[in-house]
Amino acid sequence: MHGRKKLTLENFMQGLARRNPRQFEFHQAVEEVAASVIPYILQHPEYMKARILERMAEPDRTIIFRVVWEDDQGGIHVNRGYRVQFNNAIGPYKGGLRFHPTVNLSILKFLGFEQTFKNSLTTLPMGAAKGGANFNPKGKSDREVMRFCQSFMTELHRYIGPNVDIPAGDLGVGTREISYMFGQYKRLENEFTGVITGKALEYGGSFVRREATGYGCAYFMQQMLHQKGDSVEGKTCIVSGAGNVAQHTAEKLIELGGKVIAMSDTSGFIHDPEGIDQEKLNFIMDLKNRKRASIAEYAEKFKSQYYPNQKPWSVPCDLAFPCATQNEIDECAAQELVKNGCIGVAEGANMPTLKEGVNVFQNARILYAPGKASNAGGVAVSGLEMTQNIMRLNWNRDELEARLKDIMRQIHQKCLYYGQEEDGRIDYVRGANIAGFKKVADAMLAYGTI
Ligand code: NDP
Ligand code: 2IT
Repeated sequence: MHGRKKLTLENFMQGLARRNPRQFEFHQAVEEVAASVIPYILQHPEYMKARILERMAEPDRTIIFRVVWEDDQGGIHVNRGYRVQFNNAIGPYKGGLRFHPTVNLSILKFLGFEQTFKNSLTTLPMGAAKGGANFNPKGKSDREVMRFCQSFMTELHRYIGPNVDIPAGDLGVGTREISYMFGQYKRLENEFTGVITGKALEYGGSFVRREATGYGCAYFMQQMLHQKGDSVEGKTCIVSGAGNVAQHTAEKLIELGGKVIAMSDTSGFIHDPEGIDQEKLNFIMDLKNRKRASIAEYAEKFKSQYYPNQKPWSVPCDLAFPCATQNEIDECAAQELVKNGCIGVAEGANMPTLKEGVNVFQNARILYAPGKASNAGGVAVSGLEMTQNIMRLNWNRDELEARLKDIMRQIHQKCLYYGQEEDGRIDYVRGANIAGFKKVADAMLAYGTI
């Protein structure tokens, strides 16, 4: 076939690494998908002939721009802004914006690639994108954050739109940042549309969007356990992170009868063997969302243990929910979790487990849900926010929670369909990857060579 090398994982990854040098997070994300999907493609030559996987691993376009802003003392700062529009085969580009000092093209391409499969799994018509900037909102005043967001949107607005590309939040981008960016877009375009999701309720936001990623993650674990005749009730849980996803994962776990005994942030983790109840969680929410302080204050307030500069994975638990950032569970951490009796892991973050860690979970035959399945609730409710904006109406909280729950159930079903092993075990990685791939691939095939 025109001198083309045989499609093997090794050949495919060699080509990808050559075309995208040093983008290690991107390589990692693609390899995980390719390992599941290549055997499937080999059974479906139409995908191979059309080079669908190669096309999916190449973003439609990448926009990189300068963001200049002024701090409160009048000092000038220059950051780099990005939007990677990955794939719009099944709907307009959709995905979050990340503001974090580590943001670079590799990180955003890994996130945008993951988003392709995740958005496909949600059952909603959404393509994939990711963007952000190497800007650190920590320690900045509200007005500095506002000036940054306005400057960022002054450039980004040319490339997005309610039928083109709809950004949302991610690490470092919450309601405050979304609001500044939406306000600036509205001012520049002189139109009120659902161009960004995660808005506050007063101006086009949706009930349950704020909670959706975390609630969805807890629901996904509930589904996995239910499949085995078990439940969250009475299980000890560890949740890493203390941001949007972690807070709402913990909240739903508590509601489902789980006992959350550890949470973390960039400063370290807290261990509260009594369990973090809703009242204690409210304290964490106020601490992180309003005071923007360290989780260490929890330990002072509730007289529990605080471990600075450590991750929580050594605490024995039944269920683990990595909800902070990528690559936070390595092989050792995974071994520790399994050794201590952990029976299930659902990822709230994107790619929090290294490949070696995933192997440990799979070899130990414990339940393991990759983020593209278990954290898809956030973007799913973003999709529902878009629908409500287009219809110019608001569904109520119960309606949205029911829809979120049903979408998570459907994602779980798709994983079962493609991930069932002969011995009865469910490979959620393979299931999510193939189900996510198939919908996008079929759309791309239908369009012909574009
Ligand atoms: P937030 O910024 O709200 O919270 C992130 C939390 O993780 C904070 O508590 C932060 O600590 C902690 N954290 C960040 N980096 C590290 C690190 N290197 N080591 C230890 N702790 C760290 O972000 P989100 O909750 O929105 O996002 C968390 C993860 O979930 C990301 O991987 C994101 O891509 C993913 N995700 C988010 C969705 C959403 O809807 N928001 C949807 C799907 C996935 P500190 O408080 O000290 O900064
Ligand atoms: O990783 C993700 O799915 C998100 N950060 C949410 C994206 C969105 O468009 O709501």
